[in-house]
Amino acid sequence: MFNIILFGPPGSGKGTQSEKLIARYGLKHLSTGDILRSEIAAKSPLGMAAKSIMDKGQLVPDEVVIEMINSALENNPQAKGFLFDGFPRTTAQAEALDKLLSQKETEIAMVLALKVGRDELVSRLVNRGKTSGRSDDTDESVIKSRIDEYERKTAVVADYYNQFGKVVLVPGEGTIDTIFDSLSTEIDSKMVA
Ligand code: B4P
Repeated sequence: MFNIILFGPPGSGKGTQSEKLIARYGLKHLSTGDILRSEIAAKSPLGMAAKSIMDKGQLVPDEVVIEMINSALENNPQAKGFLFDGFPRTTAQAEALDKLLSQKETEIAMVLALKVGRDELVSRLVNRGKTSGRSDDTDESVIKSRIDEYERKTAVVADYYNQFGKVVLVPGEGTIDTIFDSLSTEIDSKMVA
């Protein structure tokens, strides 16, 4: 199994690049944001509880998202590898993920960390908010709260994986295709290594 984390702040291009990466590498895409939004659309109790948290730009509790990922791993026994997008977002989530993967005798091969400046993040998300219908994209103060939440709780996840030498920084500004090429080059060099 070859497992990748696509890491970066809100609006850094994780969802955008994930679509292209899974098409090229045949990995199973696991986006906690997408799973939470489908729970909201289904009006499930989990979705209803998550919506009020997400609308404030805050993180959903660790135990909720860890359980979601646990089920997703269980439901995909044939996967040749996973692309984690938007997960883990806290050190507790990262530790839990390592444990779940080691139970399956696999691990994270690499963490691809997209670097994008704050002004560019805000402008991309404000822009997406005009068409996405996502309530967490329509209010600039919520967008800024999400970036603050990332800086407070999520940026340290890179430090966690850095101790194992797994983090690769990739510039996340430029065209979508250029960034995709940079990500693919990093993956290809690790896959053959
Ligand atoms: P996510 O769904 O993960 O959303 P995101 O980080 O805001 O967006 P993403 O990174 O996928 O978007 P992209 O850059 O691709 O999370 C939403 C919420 O769910 C969180 O705030 C949290 O409340 C909750 N949540 C999710 N996971 C959680 C977890 N593990 N723990 C706790 N809570 C969790 O795209 C952004 C825009 O930029 C798009 O419009 C795109 O077209 C554009 N774009 C992309 N690349 C570009 C480029 N190169 N140039 C110009 N524009 C570009």
